[in-house]
Amino acid sequence: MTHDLTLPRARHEDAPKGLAERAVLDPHRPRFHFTAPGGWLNDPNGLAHWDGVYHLFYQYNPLAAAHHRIHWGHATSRDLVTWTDEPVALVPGTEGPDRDGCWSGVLVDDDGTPTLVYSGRHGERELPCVATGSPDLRSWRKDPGNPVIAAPPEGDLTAFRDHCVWQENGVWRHLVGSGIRGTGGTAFLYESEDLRDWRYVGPLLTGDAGTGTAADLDWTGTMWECVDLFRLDGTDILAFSAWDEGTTHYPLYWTGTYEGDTFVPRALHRLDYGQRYFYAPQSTRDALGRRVMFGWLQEGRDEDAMAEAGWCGVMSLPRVVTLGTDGSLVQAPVPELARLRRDAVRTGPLTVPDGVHMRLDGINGDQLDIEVTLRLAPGALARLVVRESADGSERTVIEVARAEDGTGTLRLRREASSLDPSVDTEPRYGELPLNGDGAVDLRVLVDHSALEIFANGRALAARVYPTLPDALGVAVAAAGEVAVERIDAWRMAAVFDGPRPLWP
Ligand code: DQQ
Repeated sequence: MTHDLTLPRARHEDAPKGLAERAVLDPHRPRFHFTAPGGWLNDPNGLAHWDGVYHLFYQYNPLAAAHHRIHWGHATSRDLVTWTDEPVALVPGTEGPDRDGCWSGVLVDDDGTPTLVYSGRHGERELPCVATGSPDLRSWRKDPGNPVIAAPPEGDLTAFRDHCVWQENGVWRHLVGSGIRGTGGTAFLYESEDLRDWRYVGPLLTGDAGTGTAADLDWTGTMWECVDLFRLDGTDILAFSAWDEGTTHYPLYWTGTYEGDTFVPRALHRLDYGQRYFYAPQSTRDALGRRVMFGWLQEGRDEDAMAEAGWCGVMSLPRVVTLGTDGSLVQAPVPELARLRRDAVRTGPLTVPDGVHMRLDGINGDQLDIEVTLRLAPGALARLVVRESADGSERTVIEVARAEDGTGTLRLRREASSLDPSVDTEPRYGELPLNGDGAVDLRVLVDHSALEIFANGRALAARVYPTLPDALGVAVAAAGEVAVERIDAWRMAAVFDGPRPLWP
């Protein structure tokens, strides 16, 4: 089989000089999270562990730090820690259904042929397209029959995009995210023998848009972006990113039972309390049998700041997702990341007197991995402070609280995280299951502007933009009876250093 390189290589001439060079000078740019070489990055796409290599494709605009004419960037890794930039995989066509963008999708193994299923964008139209890859997954040929589904199902739909594709009993099954106006978000199910000729089966599950907001525990938005169906220990998980006319974004998942043509939901959960700061996640089962998930950590700064920085969008750290004993998902960074740990510092046990702000002098930096084991009495609250300036005028506060009734809350307070008034400082919070005796295992990864928090398996990702060069401090504080059993902290080595080519 020959593989035409559909990417017009000459196009790299168009890439603005200096985006990548500017990007590396930005103090807010993470150093151990994956970022694009420059320009714009959003959703993870085409995640796969193929012949021992992890493939991470992503929504990419190499021409500007703005969401426009989206390409598919591509990077590979053998260890989920270090990454190699690969040639841009998909470029919007000069004509055809993807001339305005190659939006999100997946990679499947079609009897040995790597095959991408993605959303072609032309004007407001979004239609499923297919591309096949060379054996090394470095060059891609778009199917001349694109789009492979000519139109969405009948109805007044909010959207028709993003794909989850799998093979079952020799038949390909395919979910396309959508929403039925006035009803709710949905995922339309299709079937095919060849990934080209699709029969519409029906909606797998439809939500209830209602009149609520993301604050309501049953809110699922008006459109489901990036649906992802997988099974863990006999429980089926339907993950999706709930979108509401562009105003609210929240990654959610149903647990339940996939019964072939329908999904019978059991419970609705929040996937990450950071809301849009961990958006459009996609997962894959790797050769070790793990469910590995990435999400997109959006920016909390405005378009001008992004344009000036020359880059935007961070990929989350890869997470292993498992099923907890309470039937909800437990998330943790992949253990491979421990390879980046340097200069271990262990503190504790500590008694933090009520109301005292205790600076941890041996621990500071903007690339950190911090593990804390806490025990909270009823009514107590513990704070871990990161990115704190010497004068205390900038600080980012992670709070864990145990109410008198025993319920727990994880909260991120960013109101003092930056002296820059233009960045987002809204708090984020969610329910925190407490272990016996009010125990909390907290892990916080700080990577310049990227922050990922894991507490008893619950996740909260966000972005912070401290302005002061000395906003590197770490502290603990408590209200009520809190035992800090241990703090283990490491400086994290950088994975990314100098400028990388925008068009590898
Ligand atoms: N981003 C993509 C869409 C998807 C959205 C476009 C989610 O395919 O629905 O870049 O962030």
